Amino acid sequence: MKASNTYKNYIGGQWVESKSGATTENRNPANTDEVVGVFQKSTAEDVQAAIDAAAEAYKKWRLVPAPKRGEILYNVAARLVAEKERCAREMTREMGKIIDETRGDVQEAIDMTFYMAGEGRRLFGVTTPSELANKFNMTVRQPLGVCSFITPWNFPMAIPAWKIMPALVCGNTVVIKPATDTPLSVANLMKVMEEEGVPPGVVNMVTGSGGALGDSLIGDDRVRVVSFTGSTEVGRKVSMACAPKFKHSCLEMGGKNVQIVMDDADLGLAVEGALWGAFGTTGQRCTATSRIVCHHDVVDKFISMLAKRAESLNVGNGLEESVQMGPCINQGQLDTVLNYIEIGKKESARLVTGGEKLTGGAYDKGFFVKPTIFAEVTRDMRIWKEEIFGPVLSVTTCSNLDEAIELANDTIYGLSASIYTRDVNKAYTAMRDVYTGIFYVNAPTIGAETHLPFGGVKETGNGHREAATAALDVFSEWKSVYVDFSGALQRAQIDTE
Ligand code: UN1
Repeated sequence: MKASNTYKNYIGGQWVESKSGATTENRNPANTDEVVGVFQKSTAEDVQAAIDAAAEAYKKWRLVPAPKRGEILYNVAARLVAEKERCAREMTREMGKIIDETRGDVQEAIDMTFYMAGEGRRLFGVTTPSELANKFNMTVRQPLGVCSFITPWNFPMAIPAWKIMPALVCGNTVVIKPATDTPLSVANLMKVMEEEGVPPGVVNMVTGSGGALGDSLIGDDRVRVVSFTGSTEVGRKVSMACAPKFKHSCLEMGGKNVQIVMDDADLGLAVEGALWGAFGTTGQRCTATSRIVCHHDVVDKFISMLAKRAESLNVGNGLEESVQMGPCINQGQLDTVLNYIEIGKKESARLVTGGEKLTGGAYDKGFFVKPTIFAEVTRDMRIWKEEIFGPVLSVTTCSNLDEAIELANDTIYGLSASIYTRDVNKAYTAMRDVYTGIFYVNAPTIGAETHLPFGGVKETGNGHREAATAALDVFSEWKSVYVDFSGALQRAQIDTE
């Protein structure tokens, strides 16, 4: 896997260097003096080798009985349980989020892997009566072939697991290109899979940039499924690259998630929800709370309670258990966040708290920014409309539920939303009328569970879902099977009338 802290690609069951001979450093965003690992700067040729391996392995893997495939996944999950703390610590070093959250990230990978291991004994189709006598009808799932995955840095092990495990249990093989900022977590996952009996070539990892490798990951005719999590801008390109050959593309993209706070809400609860939703994972979740729509009767109280809590957050190196918020992932993301803060100020939103980089001492070695809240945000402002992917929250007001729902839906995105209210009628109305893929009542916009479908509407997704059995629909296609045991030619009903 590595010499000192140099990590190789994983192709056909071997740890191999890139043909380029070039590498890149992966540094800790909380302390850029610390090199977490050195990774291969791969080329199209490396991707080709990985697809060759995956295509070859597919011939046998698709025929391994699904319960057996599930059993291997079960062993992977059990091993991840044993490796959880080490993987979490390494993830905090490469990604910056706090240790409790990286434990959660590994746990999410574990949950998904156990869940999909169980699917090995289900993968249910249906049997259904035939319109003809002595004929039997059923549906079975069939795998598609090689799947290419382009995964993000914010959930460095969970999201790769969301994609890999359902793909494998259905009988596909995989080439994954982890985010350039977080290859170590995927290398850790590969190592566990190698050691727990996933056969050579069934999963392959190639590290490097999406810009350099994207075309070859998607373009090869043998790749039948592409699953991508990242920006809407890149997702659109992935979708277009998949279109000529009608490859399945499963896209999880941008969000501008909203929390509604009604005047009858438990304000303390709504404040804690907003704090966790907006500043958990430094606001770097697709599901992060980016907008608050608060009833004007309670907005002043809500903002002052929330600002107080935001100011009390301990920001720092996520390996220290007392730290509550880590750094941004890299310089580029920090610059984006600071740029949006400037935009918010210029647009005349009211900066309530935060709004600047944290400096001095250890802060100077990382990409730290203060939790930031803007109030009096209006719907024409860029901070209201655009995904920031950082700890910046925009608050606006409403005077009733209809207006709250209208504002909630005022976005090109549709991943997650929530409402805080004690009125069951309001909760159900919002649940029905806020147009998103995920909805919460009296809970933050983050915190999806692995056995429910995950994904969004509008420009957040392209109609597919990850997680739950919905993921199986991405990684398999239905085959309808008719077995005629009459011994005679029976024409279908439509052909006999
Ligand atoms: C993401 O936001 O990129 O729902 C994934 C959640 C997590 C997964 C988030 N279970 O917050």
